[in-house]
Amino acid sequence: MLFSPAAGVLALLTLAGAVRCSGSSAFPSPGNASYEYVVIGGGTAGLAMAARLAAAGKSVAVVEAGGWPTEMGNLTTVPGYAFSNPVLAPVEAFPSIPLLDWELLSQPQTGASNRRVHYAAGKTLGGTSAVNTLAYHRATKQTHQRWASIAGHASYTWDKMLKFFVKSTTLTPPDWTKRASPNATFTYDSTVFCSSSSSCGPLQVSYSNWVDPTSTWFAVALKAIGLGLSSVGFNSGVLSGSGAYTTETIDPASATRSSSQTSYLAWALQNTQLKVYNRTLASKILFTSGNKASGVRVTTDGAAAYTLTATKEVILSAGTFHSPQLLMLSGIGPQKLLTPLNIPVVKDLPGVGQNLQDPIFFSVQNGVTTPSLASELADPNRVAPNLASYVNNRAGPYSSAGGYIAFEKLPNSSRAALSARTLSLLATLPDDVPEIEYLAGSFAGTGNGVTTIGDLSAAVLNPFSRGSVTLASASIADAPVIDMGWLTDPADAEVAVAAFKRLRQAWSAPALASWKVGPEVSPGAEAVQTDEQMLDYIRSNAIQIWHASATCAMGTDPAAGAVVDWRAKVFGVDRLRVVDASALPFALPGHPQATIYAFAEKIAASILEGN
Ligand SMILES: Cc1cc2nc3c(=O)[nH]c(=O)nc-3n(C[C@H](O)[C@H](O)[C@H](O)COP(=O)(O)OP(=O)(O)OC[C@H]3O[C@@H](n4cnc5c(N)ncnc54)[C@H](O)[C@@H]3O)c2cc1C
Ligand SMILES: *[C@@H]1O[C@H](CO)[C@@H](O)[C@H](O)[C@H]1NC(C)=O
Ligand SMILES: *[C@@H]1O[C@H](CO)[C@@H](O)[C@H](O)[C@H]1NC(C)=O
Ligand SMILES: *[C@@H]1O[C@H](CO)[C@@H](O)[C@H](O)[C@H]1NC(C)=O
Ligand SMILES: *[C@@H]1O[C@H](CO)[C@@H](O)[C@H](O)[C@H]1NC(C)=O
Ligand SMILES: CC(=O)N[C@H]1CO[C@H](CO)[C@@H](O)[C@@H]1O
Repeated sequence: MLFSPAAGVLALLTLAGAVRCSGSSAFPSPGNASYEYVVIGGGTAGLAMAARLAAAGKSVAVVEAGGWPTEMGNLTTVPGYAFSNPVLAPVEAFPSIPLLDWELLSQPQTGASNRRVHYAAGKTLGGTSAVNTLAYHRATKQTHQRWASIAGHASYTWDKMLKFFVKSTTLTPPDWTKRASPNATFTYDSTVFCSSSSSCGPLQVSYSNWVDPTSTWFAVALKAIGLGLSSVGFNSGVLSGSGAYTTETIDPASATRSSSQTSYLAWALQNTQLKVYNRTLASKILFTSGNKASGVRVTTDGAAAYTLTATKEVILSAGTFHSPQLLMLSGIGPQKLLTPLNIPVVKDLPGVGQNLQDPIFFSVQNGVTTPSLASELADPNRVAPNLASYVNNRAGPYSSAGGYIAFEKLPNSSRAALSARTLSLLATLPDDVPEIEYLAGSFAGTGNGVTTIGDLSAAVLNPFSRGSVTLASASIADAPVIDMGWLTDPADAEVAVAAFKRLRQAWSAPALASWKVGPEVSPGAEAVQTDEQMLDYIRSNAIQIWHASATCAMGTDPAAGAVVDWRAKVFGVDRLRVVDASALPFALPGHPQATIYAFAEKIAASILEGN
């Protein structure tokens, strides 16, 4: 049974502990203040945490370095702009968008042609949920079993976590009239979303109000290599072996992005006493004797520093790159890295900033005859009708963020080429965990019958390569030093080459003959033939799929690299938790935001239960 978003919002209103008094401000002026909970980072996890704690009547402050995403006009709100947002440029010479982005630049990637790449990270309320590409789906059942084993706690199993996925979201069914594409219908599983208005959450999950015609052909291509359309979609704990039009974090009422800011924060500002310090940078977590976190040192708009005291806990939700940075700046991390920088060691915790896992992806491209999201947005003749459709009807390309994806474990025919070492590493992953994700994409065409450059990508989902986040200095003014470690483990290179061959298999499906135009555009059938040439191409062209995680990994043994325990509490100190992508124990298969919201819901509930 399905419920309208409006019903969900009503339910949330009844959850509110206290309605905000008129006259009270959610935006305190800079200066010392005291709260029960101080959340560092008003991003994906941070705003979900803060909203839930504030809804229960706790006194809560959120510290966010950025401002509001609407300072960039409609760039973050219009779904059709998600893929053309210049913040996504993964190159050394990237455009500066300081109102939205931390402007992080990686170390040269020794396994990837020594390239330095820009790694986008949202610096705004909403964090990276304000700049991501909106795909919403969950991990697999055995991924959660694996998480439970590593965390040493059964509360991470699928059955136990499902209620938090449900609690964070409201699903709206596809609008088949607006989608208007009879060859792109599907069935899905509504039982894994809220089933009564009181169980719905603020994050809006829906399907694009437009179907990218090019993606319908990629569905055909992927079916030809064994990945037919799923009958339930990707929210029920099964990924491998099929494809699906993804659910997306789009509010269907307005056809705009649903981020942690437009969902959790907007609601909390209306209904709770939550205090928001925007444009406020946290520089250090403070400790009292006995290694108890007592507050956070911050500055607003670069003015004089002040202290936000936390009488109960500090929650660190600054993301994969900045959470380990702040821990280390505060004296929690590998002693051998802190001591040379003259940072007094509060707790020698060797795993902080280590264990970074960053899936990469790469593509094979060919000209095709169908229009696509990219061709529609690039064609000046299409702007007026598409804008009219968006403004008048919340439909058309601007309402869409694309979204056909598929998952698999490499078939036996591909595994034959893998080394014994690679096969044994892959065998450590549970049976239902996919190794590869395929993503349908597009670029504007070149004319002469080439309406679109079709782009089919493969992502290597479970990297065995490890990267790190370290410090350049003892100051928050210096960006964290980021090495993703791309393709430094030979297993990842082997899996990537096998995936590349699968891309070509999909492209060569006979059923695509009437759709393809001309020869392979990139990398080119002549230029790249041998395994060695494929790997060279991948090393020179692969980029991040933007899912770096696990730099403050959850686990049971700090000596073995664990940073937080199953309650997300940092080992060796008190009153400090890390709740964000950094605390994930390993790279999740596919896109992580659904799980990050659910994780925040879980830890918020745990705090409210006194754990
Ligand atoms: C370009 C891109 C596309 C993506 N696409 C998808 C997708 O389609 N689907 C999906 O599931 N996932 C996607 N992801 C990944 C997903 O969005 C992120 O993993 C997730 O949003 C991270 O959430 P978080 O809470 O860990 O961090 P964030 O949401 O990044 O939040 C961290 C917050 O902390 C703030 N902060 C950091 N340091 C400080 C400080 N010192 N003081 C104060 N504030 C600070 C930041 O400004 C930010 O607001 C994408 C990511 C990117 C970059
Ligand atoms: C703010 O708190 C700090 C201690 O955290 C203290 O040193 C400082 O004097 C306080 N400032 C004011 C203006 O009270
Ligand atoms: C976004 O804003 C720009 C600048 O105001 C405007 O030209 C454009 O039409 C808007 N796009 C949509 C889809 O509304
Ligand atoms: C599906 O329908 C759309 C819209 O009519 C069309 O452009 C596209 O080519 C069709 N896809 C396939 C695989 O036939
Ligand atoms: C792949 O190989 C394994 C091990 O040899 C075998 O158990 C399995 O049935 C094979 N799968 C397929 C789809 O042939
Ligand atoms: C310091 C700062 O810029 N604070 C702003 C936070 O957001 C609110 C609402 O937009 C503003 O009123 C504050 O000025």
